[in-house]
Amino acid sequence: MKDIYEPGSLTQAIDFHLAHSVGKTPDTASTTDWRLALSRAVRDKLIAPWFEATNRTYAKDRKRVYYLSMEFLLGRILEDAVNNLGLEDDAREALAKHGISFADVVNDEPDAALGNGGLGRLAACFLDSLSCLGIPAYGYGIRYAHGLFRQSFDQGKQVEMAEDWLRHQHNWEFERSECLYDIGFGGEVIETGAQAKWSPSDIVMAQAYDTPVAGWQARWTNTLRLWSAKPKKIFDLDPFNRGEYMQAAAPEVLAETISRVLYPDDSTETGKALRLKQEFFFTSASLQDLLRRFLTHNGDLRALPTKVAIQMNDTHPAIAGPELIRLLSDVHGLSFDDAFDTAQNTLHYTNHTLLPEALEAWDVGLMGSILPRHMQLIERIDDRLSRDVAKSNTSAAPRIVENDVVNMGTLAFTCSRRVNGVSALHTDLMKQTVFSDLHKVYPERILNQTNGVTPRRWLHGCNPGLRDLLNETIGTEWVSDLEQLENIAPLADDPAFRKRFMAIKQDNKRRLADWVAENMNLQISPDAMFDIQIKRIHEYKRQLMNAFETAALANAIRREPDADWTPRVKFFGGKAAPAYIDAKNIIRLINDIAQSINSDPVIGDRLKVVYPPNYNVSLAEMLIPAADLSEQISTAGKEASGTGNMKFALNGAVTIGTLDGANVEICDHVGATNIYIFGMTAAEVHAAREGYVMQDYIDRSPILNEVIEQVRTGFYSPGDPTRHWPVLEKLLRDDYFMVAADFDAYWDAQRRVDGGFANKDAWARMAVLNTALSGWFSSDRTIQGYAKDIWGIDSLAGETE
Ligand code: NBG
Repeated sequence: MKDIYEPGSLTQAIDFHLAHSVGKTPDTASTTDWRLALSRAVRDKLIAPWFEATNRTYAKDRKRVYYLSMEFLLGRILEDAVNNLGLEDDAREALAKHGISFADVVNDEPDAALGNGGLGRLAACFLDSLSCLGIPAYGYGIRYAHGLFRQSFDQGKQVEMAEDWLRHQHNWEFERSECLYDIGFGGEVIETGAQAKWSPSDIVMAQAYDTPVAGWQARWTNTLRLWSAKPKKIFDLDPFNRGEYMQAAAPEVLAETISRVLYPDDSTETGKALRLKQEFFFTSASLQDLLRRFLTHNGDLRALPTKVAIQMNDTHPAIAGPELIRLLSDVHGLSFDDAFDTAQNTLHYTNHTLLPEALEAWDVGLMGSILPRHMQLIERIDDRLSRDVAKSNTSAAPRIVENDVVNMGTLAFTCSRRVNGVSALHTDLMKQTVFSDLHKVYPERILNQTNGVTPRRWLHGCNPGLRDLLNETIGTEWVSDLEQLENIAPLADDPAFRKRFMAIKQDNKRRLADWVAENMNLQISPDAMFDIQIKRIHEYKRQLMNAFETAALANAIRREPDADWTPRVKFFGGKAAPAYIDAKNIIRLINDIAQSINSDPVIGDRLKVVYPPNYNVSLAEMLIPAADLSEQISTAGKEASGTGNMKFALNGAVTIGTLDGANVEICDHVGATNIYIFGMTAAEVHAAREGYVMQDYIDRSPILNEVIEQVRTGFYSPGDPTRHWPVLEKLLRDDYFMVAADFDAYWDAQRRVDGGFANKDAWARMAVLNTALSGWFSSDRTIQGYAKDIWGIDSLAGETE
């Protein structure tokens, strides 16, 4: 299929859509109208490559990857699509003809925030890389009506508001009103002989919405298919005719609840049942859909693993094990053993965290009432596991169902051919801790795939200055072959190149400073060091340690204002899950510390603290290119990988961090002299846990002690001295993440950073080398690893007909 417009005719396409899709004339069109028109015009350009990719996959009956994920944190779509299609200049020009700014138009787009953090953003980077590499793939997830909540601050306290990205037309997707699957819940199982028949008591329908995902230069285009819940029975006319309008609408409301909101956590009981339903809803729809597609070309379902690889992104889709077995056996007639073997050879599982509270476990009672047939199958899968345990001659005895709880990690592991961690350290820890028993039974199953990030969004898109410098210096191939950045490494010693590199950083900082002035009513100097910690607020990520260090630095400045300080602006960004009270208390403390420091004339420009509300992908795209220092300071052993750490390094920020997650590998790549590593290692944290007495560390650290005393006596909450006691109480009761133990090492490392930044040449050299040597952290490299070691699948891009 050919493009419907002449090459270079984006103007014509935008004008067409402004009239015919949006229904406006140029003189009445708002920024949003122009955005919708441009989006339509760009989407049109995706159609030909999209059809071609689909046709080629069908024609060759190629193996496909299905990436099942509760979250896809896409961010804005328009600018990324424009970049991937190489239409930036055309779009800019076309809009300029009408006096419209391209930047205003792309910034008008709300983020598609269908995710919480790293796991969801990783899924979005993977979609981009799968298309860039020409690997036939579908992303499968949920089309939440409301994505992650919008955050604002009221006197420093987090306030959550519903997000509504679908309020304006969302015109990237195609509604597939014919693509519907029944999803059952509850009811009973009737067994006759070896046959089981599940009769659910409730049925909702899953309807597909497809978004084309174009790869770099539209070499290949895959599909993101998101499911929306619809009622089986649209509407009850009888109650309506009686005037009972609420009751008439009840079935619709109930069904649609399933895809209404993205869960930021699941700490309430009712929330739990709904969350389990969401998980089953999208997993079942996706499996039914991919089986239908397989059966259009193939008869024998036992051949499924030759054509299909399913990746479970964490345990959220872990019900895929029993559900695939159910579909293969109860619906398509395979024996249980054949169904199990087929499912197990098709499914793969990625673990993203070892934190015990984040490992999903469902009550047997709850699982049995919502998914009675699956509960039976889980028991049978558990028997298979027991048999394998017996055969393995180990003393390990892992079980899926234990103490009336279904352990979803164990279930996912048992039903998978390959299980992977997301950084070298995390994979080792998986083997040693949470999955040590399963690892003994299945020693070949666990492997590592260190995370990566897409260079299209996280360098080419978000940092145009650096992009241009790189293009001019080493050509443009780096965009799809990121390790070519190494070619700039020798230029770290070239003063002229360093100067240009740092001038770009300075521009990015100035732009951010302007934004802060405009949006937060605070003046900051782009000459200061921009020190940034952006991520979900969580105790293990230790924003609290950073806040304490900030307060301690302010104390030191107040004592000796005329000493030779390296001016700093500390940025914090991130949301706390609404029910995570301890994290919300930390947010309030950071805001109070910021308020106190920013209004202190003695401190002045030596230190400022900025906490912009509603951190999201778009804000990250502005903050990261402007960073000098990247804060990656989690308690070693707790951050599975991190991906923000990679984005910062790629954009020439130097890291201060612990030897945790992918920091270890970043250190290996950029070199120990170009990163500030401090604190305990994972093994040391483990060893220190026994007999840990926080007070001993505080007693030994006058700097930390002073800050804690200030917090206790209300220095940061004048008029409300006990406000921050809950933070201290929690910490003093159980400093599980060892803030006190690492504090002094962190303080010392920060003072080394001060000295480092003061030496402009040496710092610039480090910054250049961070960009030059972090090309390995491209998600293209990660996806190539999955394709080879896990999926057994080749690229189709560039292959001749
Ligand atoms: C997160 C980890 C991060 C990791 C991302 C992507 C979850 C459950 N885990 O360290 O905390 O980078 O996953 O792998 O969101």
